[in-house]
Amino acid sequence: MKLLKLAATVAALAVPAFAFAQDVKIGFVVKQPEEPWFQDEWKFADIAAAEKGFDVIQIGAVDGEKVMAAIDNLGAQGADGFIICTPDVNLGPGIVAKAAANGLKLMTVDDRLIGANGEPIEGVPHMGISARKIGEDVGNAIADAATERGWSLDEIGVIRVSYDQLPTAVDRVEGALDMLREAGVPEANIFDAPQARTDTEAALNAATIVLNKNPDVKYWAAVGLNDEAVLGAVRAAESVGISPDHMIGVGIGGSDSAINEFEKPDATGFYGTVIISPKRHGYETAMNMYEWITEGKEPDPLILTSGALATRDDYKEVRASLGIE
Ligand code: FCA
Repeated sequence: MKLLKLAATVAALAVPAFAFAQDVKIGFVVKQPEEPWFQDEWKFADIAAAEKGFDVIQIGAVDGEKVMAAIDNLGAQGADGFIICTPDVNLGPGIVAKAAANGLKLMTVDDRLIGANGEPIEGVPHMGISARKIGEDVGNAIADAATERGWSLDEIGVIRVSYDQLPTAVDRVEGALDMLREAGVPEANIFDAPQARTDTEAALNAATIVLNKNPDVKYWAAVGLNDEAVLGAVRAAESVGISPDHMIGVGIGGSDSAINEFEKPDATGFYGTVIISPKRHGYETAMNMYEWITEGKEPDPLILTSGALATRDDYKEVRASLGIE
């Protein structure tokens, strides 16, 4: 079977016979397969696979049970390693053990595994975003936009769409809030809206409660761990009749959720997003795993990627400059 496949690929692509890439199988497991960010990561992992001639096995695993089954499944399929964004970082020790039991190399992307001692598992190579810095960019963008609109910072209520069980989410929102506090937003104007899951619907539900409880706030802003979180708050504001020019939401991501919003004919309360790179997180992690498998070259233990602010006015150029158009 494998020999046939090898022969066919060599014939079709004229791959040199010493490159046994077609035997390499790499799993790419994500926690939320319907989220555009993760589809983009998969897309870029596929580009790496096509370039080198290895196989990427895409698996969506929304809970711990599915993660464990996915790892066994990869082992049974003869995979060599996998990259994962886990639905729960506290599964860390279990994921490490399962990977080892199946003889699979392991890297994480986006969300870093936590060990039994509550600290990140440093032995597993990880690519994440510079969460704190990117959050600060969000906060500064909101403060600038508010000032431009002539709002006084102490008249703004900020919806903190939160998912505090995920450390990168805390770093992102706290980075944003610290910049807003510095700019003059009083602590009492910051309203926590804990979401049950990291999607738009859960954020909408959480933000609606905050808005209904605080009908006297004049202007609103929203922060959260990703575009979906902020979009939920923006949708909630619309549903209680707050006009787009009274809401400044700035997300993190820049995939289709944000792009669709920017492409609407009229501006919404979704003012901007800090675009992060699914290319680096998908293509580069897949390449790193491939080189680890084929050359024994271990990936960097920790890479934190940067982001770039974009609004509906300049998102096309920003995307192009990041090579993700
Ligand atoms: C986390 C979020 C995703 C994305 C990623 C980089 O996994 O849930 O939406 O922002 O980090």
